[in-house]
Formats: sequence, structure tokens, C-alpha cells
Amino acid sequence: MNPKIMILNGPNLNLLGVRQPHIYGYDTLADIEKRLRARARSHELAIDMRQSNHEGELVTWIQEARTTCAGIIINPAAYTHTSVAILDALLACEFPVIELHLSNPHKREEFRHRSFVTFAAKGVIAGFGAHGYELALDAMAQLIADQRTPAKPAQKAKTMRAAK
Ligand code: CA2
Repeated sequence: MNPKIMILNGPNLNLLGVRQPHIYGYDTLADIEKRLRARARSHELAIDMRQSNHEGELVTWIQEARTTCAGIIINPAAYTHTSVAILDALLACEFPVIELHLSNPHKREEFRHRSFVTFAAKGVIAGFGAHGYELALDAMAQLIADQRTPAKPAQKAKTMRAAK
């Protein structure tokens, strides 16, 4: 069975493509999910994409993912900037977490510059609109492939020497 990636979307992202397209674009979450399914297949991954307007529901889904998934991609939306509960749930996960934003929060109001979720994230993708979801899935596929075939010690030393 292909490893499953949970893709979580926080509050108001159900309005994607419907309101404020100048900020968040014209794609709906359903459009994004359709593209992601095709891309996941090409990486031999499965996806489980969900959206909630409720912090506790997101926490419950993160806990569920701990036993059913190989990674989480999360756009926590406004909870990015407020939720210690989501951070703590993500810190309890032993697999890779990727934080994702459609916009670049650092180009926006100051209150969007702080992310709690970042403390649990392997990396952050922001500012590429809906395409960011595909970039995040590609990055997740690479992380999972690396876990399956870790570099051999000799190969690793060579890579490290080359990087110096
Ligand atoms: O850029 C992102 O992806 C954000 O996570 C989006 C959040 C915002 O609070 C973060 O600072 C950055 C807002 C999501 C609201 O989504 C809407 C989509 C369409 C219409 C209205 C809201």
C-alpha cells in the first residue's frame, strides 16, 4: 500500500476560489485536491485532504495521522499565528511535517509574521499560491524516499565533502 500523506487546511480555506481571489487565487480546494491526487499517484503516494474551521478538529486529525500516515502537509491558515494546541499535536508526530501557505505571510501584516507551527515543521513553502500544494507534495515525496533509502556512509561522506 502506498504511504499516505494527510493534507490539512485550516479555517476559511473552504472559501478558496470563491472570495478574495486577488490574494488567494481562483482555484478551489477541490481543484487543488484533484491535481494533488494525480501528482500523489506519480510519487506512489496516497493523500487524505481535509479542511476544518475548528482548531480541536484539526488537532484530532493530526493525532489520527500519527498512526495512519507517513507525513502531514498543513496550511493552518489563521491558526498558524495563534495555535499552541496545533503546534503541540504536530510536535507529537514522528514523521515529517511541512507548513504551507498560499500567500507569503512575511509580505503581509506583522501579526502574520509569527508562526507557532514552524517549530514543528521540517520546512515551509509560502507565496506560490495553489501551486505550493504540489511543491509541498514533491518535497514530502523526497523526504519519504530519503527515509526509505538513506545515503550509505561512504556516499554520505562524499556528499558532505562536496558540500564544503
Ligand atoms: O497564505 C495562507 O495560506 C494563509 O495561511 C491563509 C490564511 C491567513 O490567515 C494566513 O496568514 C496565511 C487565511 C485563509 C483564509 O482563506 C480564505 C480564502 C478565500 C477567501 C477568504 C479567506
